Amino acid sequence: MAADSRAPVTVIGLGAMGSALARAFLAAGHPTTVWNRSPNKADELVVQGAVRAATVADAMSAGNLIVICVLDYRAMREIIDSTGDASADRVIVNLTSGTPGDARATAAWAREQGIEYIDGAIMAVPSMIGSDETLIFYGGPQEVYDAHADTLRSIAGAGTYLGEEPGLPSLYDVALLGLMWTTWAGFMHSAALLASEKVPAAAFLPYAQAWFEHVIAPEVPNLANQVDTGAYPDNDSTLGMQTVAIEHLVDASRTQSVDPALPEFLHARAEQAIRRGHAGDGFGAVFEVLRAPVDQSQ
Ligand code: FVH
Repeated sequence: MAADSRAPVTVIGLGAMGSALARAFLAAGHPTTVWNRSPNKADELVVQGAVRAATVADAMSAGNLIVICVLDYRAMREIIDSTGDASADRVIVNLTSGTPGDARATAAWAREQGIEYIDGAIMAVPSMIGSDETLIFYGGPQEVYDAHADTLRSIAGAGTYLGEEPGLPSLYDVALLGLMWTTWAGFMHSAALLASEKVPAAAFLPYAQAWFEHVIAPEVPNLANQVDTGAYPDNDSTLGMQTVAIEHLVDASRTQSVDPALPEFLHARAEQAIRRGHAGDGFGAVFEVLRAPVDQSQ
């Protein structure tokens, strides 16, 4: 059964993100207890109605649901370890960022401590916390998530439960961040090429935006389908042909004195895919190299 929407919550860690989480719980009417290693970070929240716990053990005792968001998993484990028995039977929702391995190890550790554990990954900056559109991924025991889903909607309306596997939220997190950084890096490399001839990014921008809208984004569902089916039809433009064009990009980067590392990486992976027999396939065949850099069949 879902918990009362005004269920008490404890927030541990009051950095930029933890403070935003605590503010959102308070704004939604949840009695909110807070603790932070540097106690002064609780001052403003106390003015807004939060209760400052004197010790982290007191914070753990204030209610059943503990939301923790600190620098890293090591800090998270140290904090909870320091509370001894006070953490047993508590529900910990860990919104600290890390790797899938961190999350799985921490879930196993939590089980040994008698803690009910949900791992989460916040896909937002602090100013976005509390909005209906804000996305947080969760993973862990379904019944534990369901019991607290209403309360967790106070920090992110678009909370998404990914299943029992606790490493999945972090995996989705790094996958989305990787998509963001590599896409931005591609734009920056293009901008650097243009800048080598003193073309301002603003002059290139309309073409880049139209390219994103009409060429790059519409192809992503096709690529997803190719990944899932393991078939990479060429769509009039084989990987063999595209690899020659990528080589032009490498050469142009070098002659324009722009860092060629990004297209060199791409060129090397495309050539690897061709060596594995994908010359007549489409660009999507690069997936086969990225997911298995070492060819097991050789
Ligand atoms: N801020 C953001 O935009 C991102 C968005 C996506 C998710 N991240 C992750 O959230 C975690 C916390 O990030 P943050 O922005 O709140 O970070 P800081 O403002 O630097 O606050 C860090 C808090 O961690 C406490 N802390 C650090 N080490 C320890 C420790 N050994 N023992 C106890 N607490 C520790 C620190 O305490 P204090 O320095 O104030 O005493 C802060 O409360 C993070 O995983 C992001 O990747 C945020």
